[in-house]
Amino acid sequence: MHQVLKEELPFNEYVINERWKSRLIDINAYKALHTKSLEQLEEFWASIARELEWFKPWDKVLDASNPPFYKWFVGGKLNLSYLALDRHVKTWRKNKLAIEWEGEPVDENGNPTEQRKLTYFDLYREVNRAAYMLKHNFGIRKGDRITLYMPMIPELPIVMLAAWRIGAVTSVVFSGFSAEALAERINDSQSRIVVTVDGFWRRGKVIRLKEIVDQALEKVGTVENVIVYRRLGLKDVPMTEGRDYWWHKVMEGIKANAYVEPEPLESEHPSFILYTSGTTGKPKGIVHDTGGWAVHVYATMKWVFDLREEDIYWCTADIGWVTGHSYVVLGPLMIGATQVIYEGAPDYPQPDRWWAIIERYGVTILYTSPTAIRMFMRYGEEWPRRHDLSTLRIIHSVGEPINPEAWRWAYKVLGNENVAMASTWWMTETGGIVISHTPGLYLIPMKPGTNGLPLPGFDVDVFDDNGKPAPPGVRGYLVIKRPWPGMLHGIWGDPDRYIKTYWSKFPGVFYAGDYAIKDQDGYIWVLGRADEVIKVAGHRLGTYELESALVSHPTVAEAAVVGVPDPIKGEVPIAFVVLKQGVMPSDELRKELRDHVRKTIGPVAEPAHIFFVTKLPKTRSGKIMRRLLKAVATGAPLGDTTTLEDETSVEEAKKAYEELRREIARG
Ligand code: 6R9
Repeated sequence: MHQVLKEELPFNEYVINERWKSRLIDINAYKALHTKSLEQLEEFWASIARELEWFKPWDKVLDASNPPFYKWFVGGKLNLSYLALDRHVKTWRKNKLAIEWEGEPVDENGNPTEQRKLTYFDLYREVNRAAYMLKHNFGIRKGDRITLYMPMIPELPIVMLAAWRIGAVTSVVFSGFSAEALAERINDSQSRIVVTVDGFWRRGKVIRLKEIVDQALEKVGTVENVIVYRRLGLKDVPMTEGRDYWWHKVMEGIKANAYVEPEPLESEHPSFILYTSGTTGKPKGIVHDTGGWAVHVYATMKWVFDLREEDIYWCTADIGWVTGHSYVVLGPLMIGATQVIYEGAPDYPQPDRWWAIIERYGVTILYTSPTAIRMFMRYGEEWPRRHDLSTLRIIHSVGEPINPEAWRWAYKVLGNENVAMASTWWMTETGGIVISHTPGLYLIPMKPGTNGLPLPGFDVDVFDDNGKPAPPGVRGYLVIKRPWPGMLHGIWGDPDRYIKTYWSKFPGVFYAGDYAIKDQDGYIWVLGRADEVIKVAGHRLGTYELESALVSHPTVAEAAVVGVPDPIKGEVPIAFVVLKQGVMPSDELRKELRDHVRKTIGPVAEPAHIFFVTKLPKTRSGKIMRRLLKAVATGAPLGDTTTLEDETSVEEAKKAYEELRREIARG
């Protein structure tokens, strides 16, 4: 196993500042609290669950009789839409702002031309009407799946909450995904309806979303209706008679005070499916429950984000990713926060758009990604310096490791060295944050680039190859040793894959698929994926999906894709392609293949480079040795090549890569 040198990471750089001094706690005292939470795990989580309102209390906190099919708060009944809305409209929060929304377009002075403000009561009204529409106009019942393919507009959280109000299961598909990716997800979830928009703005361009839905539906059999929200008022939107309905037309028939009783749902009732990439096979539909997820998200909102009534919270993640599910839709609303939602690109029309937004709304808590921070670092300090960012008191990142440099830059330039800042580790499968600093609870000293200590109630460790805890400073695999409330409840329609992917590498223990190091203080440093998942700007992509996309092109015989480090996006995919006999490699074909991947999966998936080779490095049993291609591309030592079938394949890849390097050097 690779021994990471202590000098590579700032294990001994302790950071604390004036504002947060009062929350400071000794590392050992924090660990003692953590140990105590694990000793009475069920009682610990029950005490948090009691802060929520249940229609019926649970009989059992954790049912572990059939691992790894754990159940949380068994017998309990609740409703997420009720927790996010009804509970607040019974109090003074009724007229508190829930959402400050800003569209992308700006006027000649750079000011936004579209803003919407929704109070908790406004949202409550809209969610009830949307629930009425789903239930009475479209016949959606408890347990039905609905696919949402929408941009960052208030109607996306509105329709999600409406679905959860009546017990429907949402499957949100990121609006940057292609028709093919959408069709695959609709098919797998067997959705009855799709909700979408005519179009939306992205970097000054109109994206015609409904047309992509129509392409997808050519390949799908289950969809009965499409509901189209008019976001832009585009002309010539194709509408299929009897199948497609305009949202606003249907709403005309629904009263402003329509009320739909929130369905008392079993704690284990599925609330959402979210598709994510793994090492092999098509994307997996990760399933989450209702009660466990709510408790996990609620606890972390308090501990990690320290939400107070006067805060203005902004999580920049798209709702199409798990971060948006937990920390845009459910978390802030459940806690009764005011949050900002922005439709467009971070650097449109200029690289200070985000800083203008922070200043405009007085954002106090920012949750963002390392990729964004690195991109803004490159644009330079002058852009944030033009705006007043002094309201910020917490800045967290998520999605990939944050390099110490980017951490220090954000801490200084955005946070004025007076914020709490963490790199919150979690994944689609965990449902909420697992490792982080907890300014809302007690704060241990920060270290640039670390994830910090596991949160109370989470039994996290770093294992070596033999399933034993790795010593401090040594790289191993990140695991979670005991069930936690927000945990996934399987893979949609594939229980075997669930067991195989997550619970088999180390029996009885959740395997996250990440490399990590524990330092001398017990702080965890997640280093990146241990499998073939690539994280491009925080978006998870599997090599299998990318390779399938390439092979679906008529000229391609075989393809191997690996992720290589990128200064801004963290990682980017590069592809080694074997062409079919008789096809000549050319720059045009290279471009065509890149476009093809874009169209098949979506813009995030486009390979940064395509190399034409005549063979791929394979083992004698025919497995592609991506590890070797990665080593070639990063200049790392090749390591063990004894299982390689044909040595010349690596030489060829090396040559192709060298050529590119020379080309780049030449400009
Ligand atoms: C929330 C989310 C999960 C994978 C995960 C890991 C990486 C996420 C991280 C991080 C280092 C952090 N990851 N947060 N790595 N530090 N703070 O990103 O979910 O899209 O499912 O990805 O992302 O590799 O395994 P998801």
